[in-house]
Amino acid sequence: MQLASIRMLPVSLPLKQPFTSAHEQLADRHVTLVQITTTDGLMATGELEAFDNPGYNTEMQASEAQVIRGFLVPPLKRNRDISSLNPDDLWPDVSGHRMAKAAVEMTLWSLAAQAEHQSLAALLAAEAKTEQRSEIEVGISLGIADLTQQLQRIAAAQAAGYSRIKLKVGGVADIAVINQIRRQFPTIQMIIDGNGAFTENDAAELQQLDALHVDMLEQPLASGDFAGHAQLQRQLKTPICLDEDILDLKDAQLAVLMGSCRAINLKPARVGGFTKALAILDYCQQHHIQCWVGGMVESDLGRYYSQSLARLITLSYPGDVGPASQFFETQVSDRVVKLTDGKLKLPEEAPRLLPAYQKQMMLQENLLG
Ligand code: OSB
Ligand code: MG
Repeated sequence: MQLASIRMLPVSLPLKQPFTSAHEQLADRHVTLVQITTTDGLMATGELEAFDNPGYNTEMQASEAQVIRGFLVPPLKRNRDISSLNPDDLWPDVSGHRMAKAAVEMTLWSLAAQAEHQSLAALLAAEAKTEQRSEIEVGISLGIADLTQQLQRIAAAQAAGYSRIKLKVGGVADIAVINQIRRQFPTIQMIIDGNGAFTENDAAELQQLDALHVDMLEQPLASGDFAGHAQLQRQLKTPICLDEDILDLKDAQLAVLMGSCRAINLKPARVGGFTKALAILDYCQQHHIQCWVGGMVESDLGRYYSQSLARLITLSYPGDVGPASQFFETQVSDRVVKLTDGKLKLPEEAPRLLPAYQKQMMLQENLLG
């Protein structure tokens, strides 16, 4: 696969309503679209998923766009013949910056799938030596809100066909709200996501969740607290699911060794792309850690990548991979996904940017010169 061009286009997407987590209140999503073409006429577009500020993790739109231009593109310019999709082979001299690597790596995967006349999901399944599905069950992540609003949102999500809800919480005060919600929706599959808002002193309050039969408690403690999560997991029946903490296969190995979690929210952007995500998935399967695919409030285009991964039968727990229309009024690509009868039906083809965005993209500099 011989590369011909790489272009980057920053876009701003207003949310229908602000999305509130313990990290921030997100009202406008800024992402950078990364488009790569090959000498034989293939084209794929990916998305840089970092946020504007270093709340979720240390990476940001501004810094990671800089890393792509300054450090990820130059090696590809020197060697345009891509034979490996492993970030360790593509960028042996770049440490960290996983979201920057993922934006390029996942786009290269989409090109590789096109070159082999396969869907991205089929290529991922072949690489993971497993099967894939064309329809998947999905969950929805609901930002922090008061009880009345949350009850309305949950009823709407259930009516729309979501199989599982995830409720963001900002601290122990919200556990009472979760209690009330559980009374109204006694059987719905539920995850509680703390985004690091709790401390080890909250263990007794968090134990209340055990009686509510929630599927998982996601990232209750601050990022990096593997020991704290291990101690908390010993005090809880509810499985802990790590998100922010798992940047690398080594983090998954540490979590297993310490007993810090029983599940992992696998976001390919957070771990540096598909090659890394599949390695983590493989390790977790061997160690009975449940993985499912998370979301980054991506555009419809970014969702193509996470939805393709979620098609693996080994990732069947409903992910945060519903239609991007849950967040945004407008699309950047021609991708059409529909949630009907509780299943998300997914097109096989790689999405194309809508003409207005493609026109803007062509005005950007070809970083390969
Ligand atoms: O913790 O999973 C998270 C959004 C932004 C930052 C962190 C998280 C989230 C979500 C959104 O929960 C999930 C989605 O994109 O549907
Ligand atoms: Mg999370």
